[in-house]
Amino acid sequence: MLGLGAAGVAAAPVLQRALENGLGAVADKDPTGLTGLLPNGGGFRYYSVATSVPTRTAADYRLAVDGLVDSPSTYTLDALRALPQTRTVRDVQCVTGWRVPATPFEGVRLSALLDAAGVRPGAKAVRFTCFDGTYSESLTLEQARRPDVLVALRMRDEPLAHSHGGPVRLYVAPMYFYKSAKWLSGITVTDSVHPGYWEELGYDVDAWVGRSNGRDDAPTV
Ligand SMILES: Nc1nc2c(c(=O)[nH]1)N[C@H]1C(S)=C(S)[C@@H](COP(=O)(O)O)O[C@H]1N2
Ligand SMILES: [Mo]
Repeated sequence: MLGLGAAGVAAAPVLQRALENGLGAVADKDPTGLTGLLPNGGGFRYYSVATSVPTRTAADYRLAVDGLVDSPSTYTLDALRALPQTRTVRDVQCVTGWRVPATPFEGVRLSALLDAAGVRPGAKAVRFTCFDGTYSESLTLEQARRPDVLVALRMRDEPLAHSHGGPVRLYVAPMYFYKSAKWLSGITVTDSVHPGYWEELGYDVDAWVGRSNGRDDAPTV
């Protein structure tokens, strides 16, 4: 198959688009508009709506927490690593149908970062932005406070690779994988839900696996 080294990963979105342009019939069946034709290892598909995504390391990675909070702050990777870590093992499911069973993710509970920031009364939702400069996601505050919603630093018991959104991605275990924003750089508490990238294009904001998008009837775990 394709040997995806560092250069291969960087070229992947371009190649993916080229493949899609030549494979309209396949793309038509993919409601996210991306066929995810390129393997990303272990049954995963590589997805990025941005053509190229910069690399961030412990030296220059930053995560801003702001909006309707008492104490806005910025975390380095080391600061996130120093916080209590939670590990989950759940199935990953893309809304286009592929699934990866029993995948470990590990990181800081989003609820811990929200508590540290001090969410103001009247706040209703959380908006996520990414250092790819394009993607965004959102959750209601109630969803964001679930114990299985992580700011993930590790996946499959390894540091999160760039191709999977490293060094830090959101991981929303109970929802379709499009909620799990890769290359996370901003968490903004807001007074209403701002639909994310795919949600502007018609996807459900409440993306519960098996209960949304009319895609499948998988049991909710
Ligand atoms: N920043 C960003 N995050 C993203 C996406 C994206 O295009 N950009 N795609 C989403 C979709 S539709 C899926 S299925 C997963 C894919 O994650 P993976 O590339 O680690 O398999 O990332 C989600 N998060
Ligand atoms: Mo997806």
